Amino acid sequence: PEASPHPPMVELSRYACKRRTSTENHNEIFTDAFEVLAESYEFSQCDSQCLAFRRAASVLKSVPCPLQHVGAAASLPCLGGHTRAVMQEILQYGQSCEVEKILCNDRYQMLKLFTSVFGVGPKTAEKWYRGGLRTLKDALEDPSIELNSMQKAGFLHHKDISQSVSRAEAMALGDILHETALGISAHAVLVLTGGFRRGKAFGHDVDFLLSTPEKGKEEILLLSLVDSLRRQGILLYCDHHTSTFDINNMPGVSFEAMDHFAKSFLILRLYDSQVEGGLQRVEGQDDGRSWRAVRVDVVTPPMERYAFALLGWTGSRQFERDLRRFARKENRMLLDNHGLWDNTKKEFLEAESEEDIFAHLGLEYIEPQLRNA
Ligand code: DGT
Ligand code: MG
Repeated sequence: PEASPHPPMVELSRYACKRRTSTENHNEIFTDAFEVLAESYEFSQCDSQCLAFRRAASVLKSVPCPLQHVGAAASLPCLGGHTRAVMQEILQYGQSCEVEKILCNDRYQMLKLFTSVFGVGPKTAEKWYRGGLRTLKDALEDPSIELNSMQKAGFLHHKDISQSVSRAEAMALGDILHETALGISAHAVLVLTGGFRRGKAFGHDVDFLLSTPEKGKEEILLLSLVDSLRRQGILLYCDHHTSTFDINNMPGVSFEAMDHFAKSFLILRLYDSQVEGGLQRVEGQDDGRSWRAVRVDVVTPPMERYAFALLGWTGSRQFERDLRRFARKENRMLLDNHGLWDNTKKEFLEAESEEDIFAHLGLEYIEPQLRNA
């Protein structure tokens, strides 16, 4: 849309779960800068500053036009003095001095590089940086570093995994997994979730929910699926987490904690011939390979927890964080990927669909394509 100095603003909620956010971002110049700042704070373990910039970015993503004056941001929630100063600088000079400094910072660049390896989180990256490592080769060759199997796979497939996954590639993987699952059980249900369910054109991985109406058979279905992928020769790596789900557990408060459903973090081989329009070209790939490696997550909730798991795995992360915060602050309820606890009624609220959960929370339903907060 046409940029106007004072665009008519619909009043935006401070909760991402009350905003509609499509994949179209009109304020990328600001949100990209905020995300660099958030990440830099994350690397320094300054969680509240990190969250403040993530929240500000999330709000701007739901603004339906480019902001041309910092004054237009005055009525927006979650934009404090620091975020507005960054915006002002970008509007005036085209870039933020603080952001440019971070981008040139050695430590930031190194932590970014190290955390780009599957299995390497900010803490390990920091340790490597402090230990004097400056390249991925350093990490591979340092005799004092013992890589775990996930990191070994991460290094082995680093080039492929660093390349984003296209929608066509995600669809092709969905077809392969669906067919494989149906070959194991005619009742298997497989649904694409994560960013691709929100309509994103690219992702860093592909997320699926797998389930079956046969009670207590979800995990065995997942193990059989992985086994079948191995026999098909397309399984490059599997990290399986066995279910620790207990129906009586109260919903967890922290979003960051992993849920308790059985799940597998996979690296799969996807062939060019399996993808409509072919694989995306992997930059610098000239080894004549006709396949690429792709990161895939498969989570298997029991069917009666399906709606909660689907809502929890569809994202975005900011949307999920705010759903939980909204439930807690506005409803005295605890929400996570397993269920919803009403602290007033002292009971779990059941749900067959995502719509049921929004209704329990007193929220208007927001379709997945508008959850890109
Ligand atoms: P991307 O980067 O294109 O793959 O984007 P998304 O939105 O697919 O992000 P992803 O794959 O990291 O995660 C998808 C959703 O899965 C996310 O919105 C929430 C859920 N999820 C993933 N990891 C965790 C976790 O560690 N804890 C919780 N509670 N949820 C998670
Ligand atoms: Mg994803």
